[in-house]
Amino acid sequence: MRLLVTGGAGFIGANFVHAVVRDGADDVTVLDALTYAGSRESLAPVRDRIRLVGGDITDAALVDRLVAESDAVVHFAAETHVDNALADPEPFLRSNVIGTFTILEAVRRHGVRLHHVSTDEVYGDLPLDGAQRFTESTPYNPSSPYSSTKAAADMLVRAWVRSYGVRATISNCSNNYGPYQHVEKFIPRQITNVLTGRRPKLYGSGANVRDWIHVDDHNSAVRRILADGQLGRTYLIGAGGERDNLSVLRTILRLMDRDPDDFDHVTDRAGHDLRYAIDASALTDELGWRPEHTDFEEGLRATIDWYRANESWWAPLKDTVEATYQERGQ
Ligand code: NAD
Ligand code: TDX
Repeated sequence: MRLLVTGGAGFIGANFVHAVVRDGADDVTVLDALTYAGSRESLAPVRDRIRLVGGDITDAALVDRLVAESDAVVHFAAETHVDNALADPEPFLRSNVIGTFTILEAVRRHGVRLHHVSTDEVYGDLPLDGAQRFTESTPYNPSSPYSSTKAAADMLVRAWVRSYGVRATISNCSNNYGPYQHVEKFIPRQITNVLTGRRPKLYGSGANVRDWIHVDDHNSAVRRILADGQLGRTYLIGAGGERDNLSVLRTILRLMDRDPDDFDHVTDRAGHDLRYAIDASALTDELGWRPEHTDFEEGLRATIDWYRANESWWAPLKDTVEATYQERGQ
């Protein structure tokens, strides 16, 4: 299958490309604008086995040409950091909404299969206490400029399926962790803070809950959906990994032999979503998908080891990221 992967030089996309190449895929094209969040180095292990096109998903002529040469598109490309969206939403509108529209128009013209990668944040948040979880029928209720643009993109995909018969599926996944995640995000930020002699930074009290999934499990689910998902359907992806931020931070500190109180409380995020939790039973029951990385502490230990061993990948980004956080009081 000729596969076009948008955003394949970012965190989840690069791990996806590594996995499909490892399993023998021999016709993979990555389209990535190589923004601050994308990196050629993330694709270095598969450099000789793929084609990397530096370009923007809002470039209709380029997208049209690449889609015409493909059998399926897996669409990861997006602006993804909530704090950046709060500071400057414009790039999120452009990449996430206009970018997805551009992809949709191309797959419509060429009759190409699309899998659109989205987030559980489109559903808003859940109360901290309670057993409620998001399902495919939970109403959309996004809180941030980031999640509202992802919600808009999902709506476009649904409309293009219904109105034009585009052959698409959507997945909404919970918080990912693992190798190659940008150091602006929670887990890599805290690991690299410890590694560079900085104190980890916790927003507010740290009571907010995220439902953590290893990036390889997210990607194995995307591949199941691409192979056997029902066209037009939305699938929720999660691995039952709910934890509050303070507990995650304390686990990182323990695994890195630091004192459990060796961190700073900083200004909370505006509109900070309280809790996300996924009910993935449609995916497990209908498509038989199962996560493999079910021991979070083990996954976190391996992730810490990866950041220790790959300082050359993240060190050039670190000072700039921390300077921006400092300006924001975070
Ligand atoms: P990331 O920020 O690490 O990578 C995004 C990639 O997209 C980068 O390589 C960037 O250069 C590229 N990109 C951005 N705008 C582009 C444009 N206009 N044209 C071409 N390329 C562009 O993000 P990620 O964490 O890997 O997330 C990938 C996808 O998964 C996103 O759609 C995100 O919404 C979704 N998602 C992420 C998570 C998570 O926990 N990280 C969870 C659920 C869903
Ligand atoms: O330094 C920090 N301290 C802190 O307490 C940072 C960067 C974050 N946090 C908190 C905010 C969140 O409650 O940690 C939690 C996780 O933060 P992020 O890593 O920024 O992730 P989140 O906002 O939950 O969104 C992520 O998951 C869903 C991705 O960035 C999105 O792209 C994805 O859609």
